Amino acid sequence: MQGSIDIDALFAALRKGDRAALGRAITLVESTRIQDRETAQELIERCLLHAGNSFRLGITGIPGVGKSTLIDVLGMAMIEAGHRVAVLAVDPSSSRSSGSILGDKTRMERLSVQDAAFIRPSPTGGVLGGVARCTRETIILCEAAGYDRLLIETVGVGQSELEVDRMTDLNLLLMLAGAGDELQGIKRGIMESADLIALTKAEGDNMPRAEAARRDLSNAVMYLPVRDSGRHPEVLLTSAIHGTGIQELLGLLEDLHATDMKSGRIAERRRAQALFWMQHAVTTGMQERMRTDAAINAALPALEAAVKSGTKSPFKAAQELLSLFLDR
Ligand SMILES: Nc1nc2c(ncn2[C@@H]2O[C@H](COP(=O)(O)OP(=O)(O)OP(=O)(O)O)[C@@H](O)[C@H]2O)c(=O)[nH]1
Ligand SMILES: [Mg+2]
Repeated sequence: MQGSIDIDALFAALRKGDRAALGRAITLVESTRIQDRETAQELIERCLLHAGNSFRLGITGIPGVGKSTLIDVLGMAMIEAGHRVAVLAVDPSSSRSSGSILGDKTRMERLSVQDAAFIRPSPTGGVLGGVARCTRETIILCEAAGYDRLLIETVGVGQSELEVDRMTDLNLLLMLAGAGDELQGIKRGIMESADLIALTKAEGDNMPRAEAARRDLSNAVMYLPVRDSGRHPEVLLTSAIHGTGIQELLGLLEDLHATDMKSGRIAERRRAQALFWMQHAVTTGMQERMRTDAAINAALPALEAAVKSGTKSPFKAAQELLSLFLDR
């Protein structure tokens, strides 16, 4: 990022839906430089007044389940219905290689050439305040730029679903029939953040297995705790390659979203999410300050040695560290 950014010009261009400006704004939000953080914060504050008017949909599932391919057809259907679609990829571990980012673009080959679509891969490398903060701010920027359908793709590795569940209005979980992940999903709690489940690649020879998996899963979800919506997830069959089940999926998603908008559930959910992220930012901010505090770092080796040798209790040592930080 340049040293001085014309924030008025950037904001104005972004509000007009200028994609290059949106790209620059996201790069600013992803920057690890302290001075960029302040500019980014100011931009976000301005954008907040124009944000919120969208459907934030999380799309999750194990690598290779077909998330990007489904997003391509789902996104196209949304554009045909008159929407503007932004696709964000989230990988909280930032472990994704540049190879799979390229893979994403090629998997979304129709969507990626649409004027009404914007695709942004996950930030790579470290980001101040974490990937979650970045994604939340990127959501705000996309909304202020006029995107009203946000598709947030995340790799299903347990932790990431929970983070994404705190950013989205609804979550779509993709699963493979016969991959043995029906039960794994329940065990790992992944299904607990799903509002809707689609069994992907339901086509051809795979159909009987997909039908059977649909029955099993439909029964299994009844044993999950209900979502904050009071619903259990429905299970659908889709094939992104054959284009089957896509309209049904889209129809159901839009219905659920409209229902939840009307009932106030989404407003309530977003309020709770905003409070969660405020608390989260305070906690992580405090931890970061303590981790880099000179007095704490000076006192730490002796206290650690005392705790290890058993001459001081861990709680007493913690108390002393906190006092060093707070009582001055
Ligand atoms: N037969 C069939 N193959 C599909 C379908 N959807 C996706 N695939 C294939 O499955 C593979 C993985 O698809 P992706 O869309 O990249 O999967 P993903 O979940 O985004 O994968 P990651 O981004 O790596 O987590 C690709 O080879 C796709 O062509 C489908 O409906 N039918
Ligand atoms: Mg993908």
